[in-house]
Amino acid sequence: MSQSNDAEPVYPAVNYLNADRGVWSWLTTVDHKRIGIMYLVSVLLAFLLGGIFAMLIRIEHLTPDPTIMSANTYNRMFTLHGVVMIFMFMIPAIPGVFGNFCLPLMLGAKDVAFPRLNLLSLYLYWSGAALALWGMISGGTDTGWTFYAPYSTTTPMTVFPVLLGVFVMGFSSIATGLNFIVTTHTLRAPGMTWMRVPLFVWAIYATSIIQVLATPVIGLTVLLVGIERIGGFGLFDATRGGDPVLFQHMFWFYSHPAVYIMVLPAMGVMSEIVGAFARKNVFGYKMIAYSSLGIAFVGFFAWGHHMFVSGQSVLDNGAFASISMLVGVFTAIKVFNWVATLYKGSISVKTPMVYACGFLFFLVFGGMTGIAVATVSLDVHWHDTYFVVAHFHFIMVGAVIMSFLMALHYWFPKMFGRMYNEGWGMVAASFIVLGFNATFIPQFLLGNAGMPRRYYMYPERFTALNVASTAGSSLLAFGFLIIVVYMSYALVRGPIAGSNPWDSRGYEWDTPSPPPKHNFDVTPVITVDPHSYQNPGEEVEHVIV
Ligand code: HEM
Ligand SMILES: [Cu+2]
Repeated sequence: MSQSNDAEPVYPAVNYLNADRGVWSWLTTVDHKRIGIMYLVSVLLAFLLGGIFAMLIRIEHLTPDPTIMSANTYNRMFTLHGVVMIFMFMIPAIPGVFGNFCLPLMLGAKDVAFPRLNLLSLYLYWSGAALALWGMISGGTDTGWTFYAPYSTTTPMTVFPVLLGVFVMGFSSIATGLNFIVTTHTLRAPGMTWMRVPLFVWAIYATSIIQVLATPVIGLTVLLVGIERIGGFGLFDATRGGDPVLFQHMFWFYSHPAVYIMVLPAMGVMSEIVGAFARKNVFGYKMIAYSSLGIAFVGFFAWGHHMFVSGQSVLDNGAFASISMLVGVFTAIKVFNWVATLYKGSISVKTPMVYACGFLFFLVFGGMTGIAVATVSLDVHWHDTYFVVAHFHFIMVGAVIMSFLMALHYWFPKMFGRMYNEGWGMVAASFIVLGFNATFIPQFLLGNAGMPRRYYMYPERFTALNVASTAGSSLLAFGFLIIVVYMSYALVRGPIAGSNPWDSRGYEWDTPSPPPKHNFDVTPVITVDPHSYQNPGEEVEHVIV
């Protein structure tokens, strides 16, 4: 059903990129593909900004004493880094860019269910981001991305605009989630039963459920902190009958599920890519699809693992720890199925596949250390140390960024109709995987040795590991620089990709690259299961189980 490699790849003269011209046509577009591209530009800018802050933090830690900034600036720097990376990059990254671009194509639809709402989501994201940035730059926020009360309600720094910014970006996230849920329910092409929905769509669907259900809670939480700063009602103040731990409950009730808003789409990308680059049917389609829903569900009941040392009862600690382990089980189901897909596959080692291997490694290590910090007795030691920083960076920078890059390299030819240079792709991937390990493995060791997170200075004996981590981060930054260079070149001069350069069986490859404005000339009719790589007549190697 999918087209195979065109003999002579063609670049369609009229496509979604040039069908309408001028900046205004972009700013007022309701085309999901153009909205995806605008998200791409936006999240890349956010990533650049957050990355600059990260490098400044790493440079500050080159020496135990003050290096390049004051203590106050340091507090503002890690807040800026956290808020920009989490709310402006990680959360919108894969759903905003690849969800928007690919979901309707994968479903055989012309667009999302509510195209105007989709554009509104982008404007809400821009407005929220602008508000938050303005707040952080004009006055400076020093609360950390977690806004813990009572500090956030009492610090003299500017916090309100940032809270409002997070609130507004939350609406963007909710609207996008709602749009994707309705699209998946109502706009599937004829023949696409639920068991023929591509795995990336399943992952985005599960993510959307979390976005719609959990995001209102963070909205209300930040709003309460804002109201508290203005009115001083004592909601989170123990001396006036309030409860600072209440803040933590509300914050983590969103923010734990939010980590799955980041990682589930990343898992979805992986599920698309393993089959395509191993030339095998994805093993355990149903298990992968349902485990996304399982993670989404269980993820709602694990938040208390962030509060093991907050005075929570032993019973609660035990319950939250056990539930956290369950998330590990669902994740392991996916990992085993991906590995089973790769097993005996005819693997082509292309750039997306290299990132897929990196993704597996970082996800497993990040997940295992997650299980470790979810073990109460161990977490008492590790809580608020660099160990936790390394744990979540392994997942968020390691796994999610691997997946973002995997998606970018896999769908780049579909988005822009051109190919990038494979050799440079490999070089950059090597720098990134190496640099990433060099940055964060020392942080595990630092945390275990007792270095607290968010401290401005540290004892002499932690210097070597901090220098190693900073050196690693410069490798990482260099890797990203290489990508910027060869991708920019590819955009203008890259060889024409053709509709399906990977000979993938994903439905999104059944249309020219770049696709026409209306996606498909004829509405596709889906007659085969997704991710099927056996040839006609060939015995089915892995049926859908
Ligand atoms: C799969 C994606 C995951 C992501 C994106 C993620 C992300 C995070 C983040 C952002 C934090 C720290 C937040 C902060 O205090 O600033 C964190 C801490 C934690 N994570 Fe994960 N995590 C993931 C997986 C897991 C898993 C699978 C488990 C357990 C089974 C887990 C258990 C924990 C625990 C217990 C903490 C708190 C540690 C402490 O503060 O002492 N995580 N994670
Ligand atoms: Cu958590």
